[in-house]
Amino acid sequence: TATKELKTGALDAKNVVLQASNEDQTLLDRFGDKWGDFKFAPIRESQVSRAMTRRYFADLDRYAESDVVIVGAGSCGLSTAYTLAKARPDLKIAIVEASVSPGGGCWLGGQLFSAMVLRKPADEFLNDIGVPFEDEGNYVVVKHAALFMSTLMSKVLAMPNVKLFNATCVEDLITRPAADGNVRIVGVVTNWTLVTLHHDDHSCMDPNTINAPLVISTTGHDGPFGAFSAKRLVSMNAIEKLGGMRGLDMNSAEDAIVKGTREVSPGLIMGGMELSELDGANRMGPTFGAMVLSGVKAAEEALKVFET
Ligand code: AHZ
Repeated sequence: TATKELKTGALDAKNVVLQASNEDQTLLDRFGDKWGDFKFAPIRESQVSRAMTRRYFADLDRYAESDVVIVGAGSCGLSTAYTLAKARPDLKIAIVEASVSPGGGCWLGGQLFSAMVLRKPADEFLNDIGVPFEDEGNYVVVKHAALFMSTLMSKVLAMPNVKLFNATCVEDLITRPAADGNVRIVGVVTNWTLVTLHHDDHSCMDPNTINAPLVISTTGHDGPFGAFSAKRLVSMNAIEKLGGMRGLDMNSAEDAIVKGTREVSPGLIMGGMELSELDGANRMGPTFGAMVLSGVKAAEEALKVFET
């Protein structure tokens, strides 16, 4: 029945099977010369609708109480998700990404150029996810940033304890009074991104929520959505003002971002370029080592929270 399938459906990793393919046969062997009789297995349109909606609503139900919410699926957010989900398969991790297409600013190495530079020791991360690179001494080069991003994304999306909600915007933080008189972040307020973009010209469209004891914000430097949590900390008076991102200095910027990745407010870890807006760090431009290692550090900071 529908209810039974809802409970045991795609969420149960044991039900997700990868059918063994016959390795002696290529796709061309299997399909070649058979196009004359070609026919897909039949389907009713409602089966397609239900296949999608049932799973999505089950995911909304399951992740309404998450262990961790990662805001932003750029290079830092996905590196965080990969490291944390691998270390703690028992944690339920929701990733909320405003764009339809996850990946943030990491589909090109810089400007319109394909190759992606990472300074050592970020090559350790590439080895872990299995992305090949050319070793140039102090730095390594991946032949296309999209090879890095698509590999990282495929690993994260395949993890049974991670759900990516894309085209979904975090438009506020859930707070509770903390013992020290400050506030603690205990979740996020979400909406479809298109709804968030239209709050000014449509009547009220209330949001949805995800409760989580820990939020990791990696929303990048300032932009239409960027630096979301950093800016919200100011507007909710949790901090006085932003440091503001400084000019480009690859050497100081990357170290500062990795070292600065931390719990910036109770319940809120911040990583990646969003930190440059909070702390007043330099930007690094098209070198990505700091983004992946900030992700590793954010995961380590999160582990500390769950260990205490
Ligand atoms: O869509 C944003 C992007 O994919 C997403 N995001 C931002 N605000 C959001 C919100 N809710 C949900 N309120 C939101 N999602 O966050 C992602 C940020 O990815 P990014 O690649 O911009 O940030 P990063 O810190 O992972 O990597 C930044 C890399 C650098 S360095 C640099 C420079 O020095 O100039 N420029 C870039 C892009």
